[in-house]
Amino acid sequence: MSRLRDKQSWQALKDHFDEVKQVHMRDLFAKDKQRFEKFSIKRCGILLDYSKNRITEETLARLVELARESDLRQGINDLFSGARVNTTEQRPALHTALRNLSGTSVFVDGEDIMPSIQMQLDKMRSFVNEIYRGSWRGYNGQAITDVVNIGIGGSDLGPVMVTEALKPYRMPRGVNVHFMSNVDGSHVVDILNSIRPETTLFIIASKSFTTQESLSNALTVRRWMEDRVKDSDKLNRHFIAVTANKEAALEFGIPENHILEFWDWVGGRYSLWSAVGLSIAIYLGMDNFEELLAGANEMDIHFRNSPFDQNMPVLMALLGIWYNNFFGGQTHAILPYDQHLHRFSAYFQQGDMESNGKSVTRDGEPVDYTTGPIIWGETGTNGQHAYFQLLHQGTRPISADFIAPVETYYPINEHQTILLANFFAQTRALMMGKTEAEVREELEAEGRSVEEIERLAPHKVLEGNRPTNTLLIDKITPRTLGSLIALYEHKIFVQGYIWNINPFDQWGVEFGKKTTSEILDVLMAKQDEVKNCDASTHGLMQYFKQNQY
Ligand code: G6Q
Repeated sequence: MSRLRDKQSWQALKDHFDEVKQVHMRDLFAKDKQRFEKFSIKRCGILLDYSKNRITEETLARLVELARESDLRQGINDLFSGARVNTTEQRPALHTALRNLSGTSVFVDGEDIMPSIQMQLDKMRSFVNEIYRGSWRGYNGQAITDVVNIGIGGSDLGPVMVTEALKPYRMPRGVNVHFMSNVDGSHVVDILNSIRPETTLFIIASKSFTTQESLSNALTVRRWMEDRVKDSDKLNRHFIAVTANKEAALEFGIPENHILEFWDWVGGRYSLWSAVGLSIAIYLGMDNFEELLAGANEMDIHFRNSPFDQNMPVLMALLGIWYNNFFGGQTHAILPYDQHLHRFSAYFQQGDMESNGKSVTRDGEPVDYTTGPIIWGETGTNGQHAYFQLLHQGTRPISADFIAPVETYYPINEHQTILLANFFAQTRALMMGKTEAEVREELEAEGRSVEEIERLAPHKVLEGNRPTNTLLIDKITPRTLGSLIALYEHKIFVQGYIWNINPFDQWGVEFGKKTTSEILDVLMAKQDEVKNCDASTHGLMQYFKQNQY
C-alpha cells in the first residue's frame, strides 16, 4: 500500500466515510442552524460558503489531520521559499515571488531574484507608457491601436481569461487586444483581417521560444509584415518577445531592447504574473496589472499563514480530496455566474488538469489512488438550460464551485438580482433535491390523476445531496480576481502535495509536442517515415498527403 493510503488519517477518513456516506445534507442543515456560520469563511473580498458539502465537523477535523500528517506546512514553506518543488525538472516554482510585495528577498541558487523581477516590471511599465503616450509608433508613424499576443497554453490562456474578466477596467481609449494561439490558419487569418498592420504591435510570448504553433504563427505574421515594411528598424517596432530563452528570440530577429524575460522557475500555466501578462498590462494599464498582483499576494499571505481549518485554499483542496478519493468523484465543475468570467473554467482546466493529471508519485512509484479530477464548466445561467440536468439527476457524483460577484458593473434593471436568484436556487436545489413524498404532494395539488402520479413520480424525484461550494465575490476587480486565481492555484498545489505528485511538470504535453514534430518531418518530406509507425497513423498520413490538394 502507498504511503498515502497507509496514513492513519487516511484510514480514519475511510472509516468515517462509511459512517457518513448515506447522510443527507438536508438532515445536516435541519439539525444545525449554525451550519452556514460554521462552514463559511471570508478573505480577500471572497466569501466561501462550503456548508453545502457532505461533511460534518468531524469530517473537517479528519481532513485537516490528513493535511497535517502529509506535512503540508513544510510543503507550503518549500513552495514559497524557492525549494526545488518541481522535482523532475529540479526547479523551484516561484510564481508567488512575482507578486511578492513585501520586499523580502527570495533566493534561487544563492541569488536574490527580487531585483530582476522588479526590473522586468519596470520594463513592462515603460512599454505600456510609451504605447499610451503615443511615443511607440508603427512603421509609418502612427500610434499603436492593437496588440496581438502570439502564444499558446500557459502563454495564452491567462492573458485571455484576465482581459475578458476585467473588460470594464480597460484603459480609457485603450488599445484592442487579440490572442493568436491556434496554428490553424483560420485563427491567423481571422486576426490579420481584423487589424491594421501599421498600428499593430505583436507580442511573441513563449517561455521556450521553441513551441511550434507559436513560432509558425510568429513567422507567418512576420512575413505578412515584411511584405509591407522593407526597413528592418521600422519592422522591429512591431515586435516584442516575452521569453525565458533570450537567445532564441534574438535569433528570430527580435532586438534585445524589445525582449522581456522571465525565468525557468515560472511554470507556463503560472506565468500570467510575469511579463507574459504584458498584454494584460497594456489592455488594463500597469496600475491595474499591479493590483492583480497585489490581490494574488493577499491570498498568498492568507494561504501561507492561516491554520488549515481557516485556510481557504486548503479547505477547498481537502473537500476536493474528500469527493475524489472517498466518494469516487471523477469530475469537478467550475461554474462562474459572470459573463466576463467565461474563460475562467477553461483557464483552470489547464491549471488543474495539467498540474495534477499525474499517475506516479514524486519518487516515481505508481499511485494507487486517483489524482486530478476532470475540470469543466461554462457560465451560468446558460448551463442551467443545458448540462445541469445531469448535475441534478445523473448517476455520476459531481462536485461544483459556483462563483458570482455580489456587485455588478452594469446594474441595469433587475438583472443582477435575477442572476443571483438563479445562482442561489441551483445550489439549494442540488443540495435539497425533491423527495417522492414532495413530488406526490405537488402532483396532487396540480390535480393529477392517481395513474398520472404513479407514472410521473419516479421521474420527478431528485435525490439532492449534490455538493457545491459557493464563492461570492464582493465585486470582480483586478485585486479580487488576483486573489481568486491565487486561491485556485494554491488549491491545486495542496491537492498535488497530499497526493504526493509533482504538479509542476507536464511530460504528457511535452510528449505531444515531440510526437508532432516527428510527424511533421514526414508530412514535410524531411523524413521518409515515423520510427516504428503504427498502421493507423501511417494510413491517415498517406490519406492526407494524397488528398490535400
Ligand atoms: C504550461 C504548459 C504549456 C505551455 C505551452 C506554451 O504550463 O507547459 O501550456 O505553456 O506549451 O509553451 P511556451 O510558452 O514555451 O511556448
